[in-house]
Amino acid sequence: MFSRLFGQRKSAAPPSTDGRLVYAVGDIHGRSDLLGSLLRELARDAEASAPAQAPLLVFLGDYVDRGPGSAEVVETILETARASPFEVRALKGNHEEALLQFLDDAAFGVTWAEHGGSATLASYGVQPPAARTDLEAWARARAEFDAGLPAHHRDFYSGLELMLEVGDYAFVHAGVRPGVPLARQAEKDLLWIRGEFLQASGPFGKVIVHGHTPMEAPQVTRHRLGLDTGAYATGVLTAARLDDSGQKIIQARAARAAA
Ligand SMILES: [Mn+2]
Repeated sequence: MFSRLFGQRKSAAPPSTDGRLVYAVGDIHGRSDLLGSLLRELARDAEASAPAQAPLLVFLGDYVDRGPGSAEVVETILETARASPFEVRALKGNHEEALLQFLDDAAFGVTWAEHGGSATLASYGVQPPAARTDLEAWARARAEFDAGLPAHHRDFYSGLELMLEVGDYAFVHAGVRPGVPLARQAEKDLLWIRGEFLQASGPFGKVIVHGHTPMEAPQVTRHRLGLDTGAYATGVLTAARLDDSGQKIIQARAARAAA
């Protein structure tokens, strides 16, 4: 566990959070172990900061798939929303979109399994098909998943937000399409965009805080903060602490990367 401080800008005031203390958490992908560590660290930081208003805790999406603890991650987020000092807001990632698509269409399991969906099913106690292209087995897995999915988890997946704006910041899963006003961004871009956003220098209307594309280190530039450090594979889960005085990166690290 370590924190790294990014100094305030010399040329201009840092972006505003409208007086709010805000934490944003990057892609978790079933790493409930790292999420637990990170949330303890954020709670300590928030307590030490003694904000006037409840601190905002924004999850940037991709809670499920790949790692072993998808259901546990969602349970932890819901528990944190129920009983913690934080006001919790959760954004939709493309992996939550995939989960919802599978609930609608069993045949989509063939595609979902290529992106880690089998681990999500297993975390809910559903045995994924032994043969990835066995459509009858996928139909059975879908029915079992649908029947066993706790109602509060179903509500969580179907109630996820696409974008959250706080002061000078906009929080999204993947990014935004350059040149398109924030209010007119397409859901597909907010959930999926990579190169056209990452290669653009901005500005994007607000400072974009996002995940989705894993990087070795958090990407902190004037116009965007990329917080996906590939927790599933690297064992490093990244958050940003934002307030009117500046930006700080806070990370949880596993003793070793996932096997
Ligand atoms: Mn993603």
